[in-house]
Amino acid sequence: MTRRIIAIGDIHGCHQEFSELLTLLQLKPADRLILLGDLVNRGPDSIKVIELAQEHNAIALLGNHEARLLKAYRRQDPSGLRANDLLTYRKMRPKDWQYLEGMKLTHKEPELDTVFVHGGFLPKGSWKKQPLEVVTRIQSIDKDGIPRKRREAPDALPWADFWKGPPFVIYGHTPRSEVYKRDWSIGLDTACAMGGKLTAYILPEKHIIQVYAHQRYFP
Ligand SMILES: [Mn+2]
Repeated sequence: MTRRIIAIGDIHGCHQEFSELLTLLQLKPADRLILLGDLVNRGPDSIKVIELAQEHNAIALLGNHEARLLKAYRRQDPSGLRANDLLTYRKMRPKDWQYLEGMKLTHKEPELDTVFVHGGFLPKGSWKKQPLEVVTRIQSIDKDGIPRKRREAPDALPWADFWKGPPFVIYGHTPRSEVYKRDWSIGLDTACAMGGKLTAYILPEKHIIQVYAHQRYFP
C-alpha cells in the first residue's frame, strides 16, 4: 500500500467544503494530510475547521491569517484586527490558540523533494532561512526583487514564475480561479471563501480533487 501525501489549499473557515473534501479523499491511516495555512477567517466556522484538522491528524502550516491572530493574542490586544478576524478571535478557546501556536512555517517531504508553505519563497538563497513575513505573505516579486502582495504591485510577477527548484514547492495564499502550475511549483488556493473551490493535491500521483464552495462567504 502506498502512502499518499495530500495537500489542501486555503480553507478559510469553510468547514462544510473541507468536510466534503475529506469524505471524497477517503483518508487511510497511512496517508499524510498537509494543510497549507489560512484555515481560519472569512468563512462560516473557523473553529470547526480546526477541529476537523485535529481529528484527521493534519500537519497545519502557518498562514498570514493565523500569524495575525496570534500576534493579537500574544499581546492580548485585538484592537488592530479587522472586523472579520475579530469574529474568529472572539470564538477561539485556549485549545484552539494552542493549535495555532503549534503550526509550522514549512514542511518537507524528503522522499519527494517537495516543500510545503503558505505563501512562497524568494528565489535567492535557501528556502529554509526565509522569515515568517516572507513565507506567509509573498505573492509576487517586483522589479527590485521585493516580495509583494498582488494588490500592492499589480505589475509584479508571481514568485512562482521565478522559482527554479529543487525542491518542488506546494503553496496556497494567492487565490486564483484554478491551480497555478509551474515546472517547480503548484499553487492550490482556489478561493473557496470567495465562492471558488477547495483543492486537494495528491502525491505521488499528482492527482487533483476539488469541491465547489456552497456560496460566496467573503466579498
Ligand atoms: Mn493567506
